[in-house]
Amino acid sequence: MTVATLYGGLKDLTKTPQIKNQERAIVVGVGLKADPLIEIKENLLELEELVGAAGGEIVGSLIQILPAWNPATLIGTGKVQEIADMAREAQASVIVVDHQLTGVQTRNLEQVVQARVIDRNQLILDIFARRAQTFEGKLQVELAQLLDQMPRMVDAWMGSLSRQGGGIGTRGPGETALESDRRRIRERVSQIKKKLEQVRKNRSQYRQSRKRQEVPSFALIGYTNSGKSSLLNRLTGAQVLVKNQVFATLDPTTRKVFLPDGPPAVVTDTVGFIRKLPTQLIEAFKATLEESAEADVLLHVIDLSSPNMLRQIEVVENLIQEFNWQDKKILHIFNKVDIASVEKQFKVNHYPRVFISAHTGQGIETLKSTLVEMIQDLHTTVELYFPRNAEHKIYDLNREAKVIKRETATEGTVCSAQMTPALIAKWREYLVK
Ligand SMILES: Nc1nc2c(ncn2[C@@H]2O[C@H](COP(=O)(O)OP(=O)(O)OP(=O)(O)O)[C@@H](O)[C@H]2O)c(=O)[nH]1
Ligand SMILES: [Mg+2]
Repeated sequence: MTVATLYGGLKDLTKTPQIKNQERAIVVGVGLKADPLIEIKENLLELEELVGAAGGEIVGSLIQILPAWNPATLIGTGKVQEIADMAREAQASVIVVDHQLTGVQTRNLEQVVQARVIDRNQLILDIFARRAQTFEGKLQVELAQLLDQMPRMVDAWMGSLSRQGGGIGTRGPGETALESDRRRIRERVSQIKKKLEQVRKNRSQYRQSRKRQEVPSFALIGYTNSGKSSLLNRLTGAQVLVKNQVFATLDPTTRKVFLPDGPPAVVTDTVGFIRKLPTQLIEAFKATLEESAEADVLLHVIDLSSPNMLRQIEVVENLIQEFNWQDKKILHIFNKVDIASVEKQFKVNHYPRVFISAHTGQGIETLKSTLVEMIQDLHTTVELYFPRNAEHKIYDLNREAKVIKRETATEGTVCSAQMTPALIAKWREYLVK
């Protein structure tokens, strides 16, 4: 037996799509008895959207609720047979399971259903692989795929060992091949990490220079398809791709925004969030998300028209906790008011907030003035004293901060200026206590 048949082999991950265009797919929703049925169903609907986004066509869908996971096949054997029958009748060539599968489970399922079996993580990674445009985006996806693949490989290989009557500790002919594949993956992983580190450094230098110029920054975050890119376009005149599709955006885009009576600011659009975001993706996208992490204010864009709005908010809020952003200023932007019922606005109690439509432009002026207020909140008014020999510094001060008052005092000048904590620290030698 060759190594490839033992554990599936090391595929060229970034070039082999999990789902081909228009491929016929069956989706399988799964849950434990304790899980609320509505959630399992919503997750399954989302999975169907994801399959669509990957180019597949849904030809069947079923749900199984279990008392406990089956380690060999995840779901019960009766259900597996049902899927096999359905796949044959509907001529489906790929089965997508709404749960993470181990390498062994995938193998076992594939043997019975006679079709390819992939899980939610692989599907999401697949979509990301299709969307990645930039050098950085591609590297991030490749890294996530490799990290996802490694345990599956080992697991599938272990599984085939035990089937042959061997066990952990038995050295077979495949093991050295497995080892060399793992080494290749590890080498590639560290190579990618190094490159990403470089990208991250460049980005952070750029951010630093922006910080020095004290440009306030906003980051659009939110569930996928909530309208972040549409809003970026509306606010900044950018022409970022907008699509009624999950994960239309992958790479971050930063644009200048001009606010009435406010300083110039920047807005960053980034990848959207989703339930059960693969952890490898979170890891891989750290650099992208760092842009949001460094923003002064987070703009949480919410699709007011979605029937799953509350749960989507919850997913994003959980991720905010996970990324440790909970202490940041957050503005809740309820988007798509043009297609949401008015009553829905009364159902939400998230503050501070604004209601808008990125499409019609409704509420955009209110949003802009709220943004200005939020920037002003970042600043405190302080007094500075410049003795005569340092008065030329006022010229720099004027460029870096909003000077609201300037008075001649004994032997110098006193200024009042609005400043962020970073600026206050920089100018501390002139601060009046
Ligand atoms: N009716 C209506 N549709 C909107 C509005 N804003 C965005 N959309 C639509 O919602 C869909 C998603 O919009 P995007 O701007 O791509 O959403 P996104 O949050 O950037 O999505 P991802 O990049 O996939 O995370 C598109 O079909 C938009 O046309 C709005 O105010 N009203
Ligand atoms: Mg987008």
